[in-house]
Formats: sequence, structure tokens, C-alpha cells
Amino acid sequence: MRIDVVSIFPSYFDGLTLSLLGKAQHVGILDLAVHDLRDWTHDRHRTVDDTPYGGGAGMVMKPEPWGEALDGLTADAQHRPTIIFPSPAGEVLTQATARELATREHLIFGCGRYEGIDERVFEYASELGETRLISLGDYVLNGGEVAVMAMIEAIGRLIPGVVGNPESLVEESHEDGLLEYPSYTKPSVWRGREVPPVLLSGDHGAVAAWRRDQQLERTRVRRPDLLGD
Ligand code: 6GU
Repeated sequence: MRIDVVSIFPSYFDGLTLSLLGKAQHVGILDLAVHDLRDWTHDRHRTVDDTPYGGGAGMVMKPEPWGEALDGLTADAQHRPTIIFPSPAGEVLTQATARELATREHLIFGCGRYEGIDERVFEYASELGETRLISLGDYVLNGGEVAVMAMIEAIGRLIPGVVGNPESLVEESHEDGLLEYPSYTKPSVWRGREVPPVLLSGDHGAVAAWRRDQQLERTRVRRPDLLGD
């Protein structure tokens, strides 16, 4: 998969060279490039924002650098890209969305700052590829960078080969619509607290049934919305 990120703070993404996604880039499963939006400006101050038409607080990102960035990143692309703009006004990211996006050949993430990006950029992007506004949830961050880090990690780990043991993907929270069951390791008694005896019983059927119960109970208590309640 090819991923391009456009941001005015490219160094936010230095962390993506670590751990599993760093390894995925090293072995060629993931081709990630982070670009500075200011490289597509032409004035001495490398201006990316201006005051909003109609008045109001804050600044709006100018369309011209975004247009040139999108043109540049799609010019000789092999596949029609999926262009994602992180936005608290977008659809909320779910595991299902991450799974869908993990099948794409080329993702472009456009990180907005200030009060947002000139609306015409989204219209133009829609001509170049499938364009999505995606939110992490119902709270506000200062800009899209931290949200895109989370999105790339959620999507990237679903690309075949990125997570070493694919079985570990199956038994996670949200993969089956439920929260994950609790895990324990040695010692069997720690500070007076015992591991649930069923896990020491060697009865694989009983363990599976207990884990399922735990998933259902946790989901009922913590996230009843996932059960449709
Ligand atoms: Cl994607 N961006 C910003 N700025 N804030 C958010 C968000 C995204 N998702 C939740 N809050």
C-alpha cells in the first residue's frame, strides 16, 4: 500500500518509523511518504492560510497549495486514490472502515489546521479520487495530525503481513462487535489475587465459553451501544 500524508507539521509522523509500521516500511509492504504542504506554496512566507470570507474567528487554509499537492501526488499514480481528510465533522472511524480502507492501493491524508480547509478543496479532491471526511470521535483536536496517526495505525496493522501473527487480529476488541475478554499471565496468584480457575483447568471448551461470557458482560456494562441497547 502507498500512503501519502500532507501536513504543515510533518515531524508529527516521525513515530511511524517505529514498531510494526516501521518494519512494514522496511520490508516494502507499506510505502509511506510525509509531505510539507508549504512545499506547494510560492510566496516568500510560504503562506497556507488566510482570513475567512464572511468573517469570523480564525484562519482558513487556502485552496491553492492543497490543489497543487493533490495534483502532484496523483499525477503519475498507478491507482485512483482514496483521499481522506481528518475532520471532527466527518464519519466516525470504525473497525469496519479501517478494514475497508486497508484494501486500498493508495491513500492520501490531508491534515487541516486552523479553522479548516477551503471547502472547494474537498470538491476538487472528489474529482481525483474517492474522498472521505473521517473523525476519530466526538471531541476536538487542534489539527488532523494526531488523528491521522491513529488512522494509519488502525488501517496499517490490517494490511496482510504487518502483524506477524494474524490470529492476534481476530480476538481483539471490535473485530467481532464485542469488547475483548480479560487476559492473565503468571504468577497464578499475585498480591493475593487469583487468576480465574477456569483458565488453569485445561478445559478448552470451558475456557472458550468463559471468555465469550466475559466479552458479553463487559460489552453490556461498558459499551451497551455496541449491543444495540
Ligand atoms: Cl479527525 N480532527 C480533529 N481536528 N479533531 C478531531 C478529529 C479529527 N476526530 C476527533 N476530533
